[in-house]
Amino acid sequence: MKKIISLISAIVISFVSFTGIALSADSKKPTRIPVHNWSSQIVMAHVIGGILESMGGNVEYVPADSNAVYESIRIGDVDISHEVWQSAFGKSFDTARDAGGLLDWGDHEARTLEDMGFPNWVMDKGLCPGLPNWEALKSADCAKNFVTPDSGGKGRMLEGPQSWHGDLIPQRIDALGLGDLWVVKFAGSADALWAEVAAAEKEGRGTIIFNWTPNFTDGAGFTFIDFPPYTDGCRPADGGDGKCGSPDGYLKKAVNENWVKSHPDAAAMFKKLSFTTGQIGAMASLVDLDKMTHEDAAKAWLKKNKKVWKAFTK
Ligand code: TMO
Repeated sequence: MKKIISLISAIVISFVSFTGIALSADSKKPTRIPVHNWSSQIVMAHVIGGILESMGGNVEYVPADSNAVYESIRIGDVDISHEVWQSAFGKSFDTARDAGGLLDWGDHEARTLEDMGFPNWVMDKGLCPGLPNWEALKSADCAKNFVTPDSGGKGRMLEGPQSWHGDLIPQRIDALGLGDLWVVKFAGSADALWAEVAAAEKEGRGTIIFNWTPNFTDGAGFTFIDFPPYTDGCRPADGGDGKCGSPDGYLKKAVNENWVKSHPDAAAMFKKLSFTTGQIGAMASLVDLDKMTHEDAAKAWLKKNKKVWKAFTK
């Protein structure tokens, strides 16, 4: 009897330790994924959360400022970032990486552009001849078609929330000598940008807003303004005169270095994870065009794209 019990316990012990190693080496501590204030980022947070849960991991969603988050990852308050947009966040990312604790975890296949632009009907209606060349904005006849009650008689441009780029766009408008004709206002949310486009179309006035790609507007007739090309160091924050547009940018991933050690399987998956312009645009469209919640959009995306994300887990 004693023999049988010890044999059974030996089998149980080896089975548990065997499966323990085979199933996952990752800590059960939740991976803390930041949630910011634009649709693709929030949907992708839940897409990644769903993938991690399918691997047996736990997840926590943490609302976070989209520039301060890199310092939070560096010191270990947040574990990963899945949408590091070069134009808006490259500098905050570089600062945290250089200080140690935050690792560059590779780029998505998608390239990015984040800049001011307009719905194509602005051009079709002849509201600012010469667009998308920025020099069209030097015309008072153009600017007058973009006046709003709060713009002091100047043409109004609507920038996104100030947490994304600070004074980058107002500085640029002044640096390019457009400050007498144009004023930059900040939207409180991404939704306020889309509402502005709808309002302007209804009122028959021109509109210039901040937008980006990949986004749900990729297929919907939106044109970015051609500003003087971006060069390294051209921005005031980097010592330049600010007379430049935004870069043809990366879309990067970042991680806390201790999370890589505590969650090696999740870290290997996240290193492989890479989305295309079309895939990221679709994540945003499910929310901004189809009006799904971010959570439901992520579930729908995961269901429809199993082959895509399962490849990251192998
Ligand atoms: C960072 N963003 C996508 C809003 O430009």
